[in-house]
Amino acid sequence: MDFLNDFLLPPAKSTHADAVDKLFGFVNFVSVILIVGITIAVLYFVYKYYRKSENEVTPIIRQNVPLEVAWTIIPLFLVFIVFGWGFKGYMELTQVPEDAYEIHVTAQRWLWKFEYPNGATTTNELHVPANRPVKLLMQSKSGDVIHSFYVPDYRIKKDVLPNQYTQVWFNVKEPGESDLFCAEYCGTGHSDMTGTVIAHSEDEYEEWLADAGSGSMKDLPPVERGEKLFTQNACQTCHSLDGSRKTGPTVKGLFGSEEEMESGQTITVDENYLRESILNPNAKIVAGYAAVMPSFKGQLSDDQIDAIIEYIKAQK
Ligand code: HEC
Ligand SMILES: [Cu+2]
Repeated sequence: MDFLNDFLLPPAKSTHADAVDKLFGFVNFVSVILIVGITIAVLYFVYKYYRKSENEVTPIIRQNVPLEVAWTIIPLFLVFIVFGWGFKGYMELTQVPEDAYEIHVTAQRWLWKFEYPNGATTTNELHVPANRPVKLLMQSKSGDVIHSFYVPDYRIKKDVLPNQYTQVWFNVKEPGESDLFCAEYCGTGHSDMTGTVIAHSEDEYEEWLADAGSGSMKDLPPVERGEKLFTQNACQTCHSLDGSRKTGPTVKGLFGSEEEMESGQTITVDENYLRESILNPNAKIVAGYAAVMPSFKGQLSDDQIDAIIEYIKAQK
């Protein structure tokens, strides 16, 4: 059975995953036994009871109590096993251990934001300690739509709603990386709403957290700080650095260029235009693009916006 699960399913990286896979294996096992058994019986009956001569008469059988009881009780019994087993697993999934490590998740069209106990934040990259229960307290940005937090390797999927918290927990067995997806169709950028969960060993995690939480970026020159902010805020999911078109225009050669807006107006890209594009993206829409960029008002400080602008200016 394990071999079949390895073949059918992504790697089982959380403790839930083992429990889910066992039940999945059991359901598959029973289904295979039934389908093989029924197919053999059908073929056998076809052979045994086909009409052998013109004057053969079909006997009339009204009922067979033992047989009918058997085919009612046996499936009922099987269904109860699956129900009891599934219910137990469901309770384990919903009851978060008291000592779980808590991380806050905010979903918005079309990115994931994570906030750690020390105030550090990341976008589209969730860092967690391995071998320890981790609880995610999740919500969509107010006014946004429903998303769904889905990590196949951990066998967890939970809807993320505006104006209401949902939570989910997991315990990752070993350090490593797993894919994160949004599993609720949420508009144009839905397929870009992906990320990575990175599980660190205990020590490595403490180190990462201390580093992410301290303003260690303050020491970097603005262009390098801008580069980090650009990836941390997932700008690159919509803006390429190499001139190719993604959901948004490339930032390569952007600064100083002449651009046509949806309104027909032509503008020259300068610092003020870049600043406005980040804080109030819908003020001017670039011709040929949809108005899907989220506003970063209240999420980036003036200082951080300066750094990002310097970084964009450096993409010649
Ligand atoms: C969900 C996709 C998405 C994300 C994430 C995103 N943008 Fe945009 N951005 C767009 C789209 C689409 C446009 C073009 C439409 C418009 O003008 O609003 C745009 C326009 C821009 C423009 C104007 C470009 C031009 O050619 O005039 C700038 C500058 C910009 N974004 C910067 C950023 C920065 C910096 C970030 C990260 C902090 C970011 N964007 C994150 C989608 C995105
Ligand atoms: Cu989504």
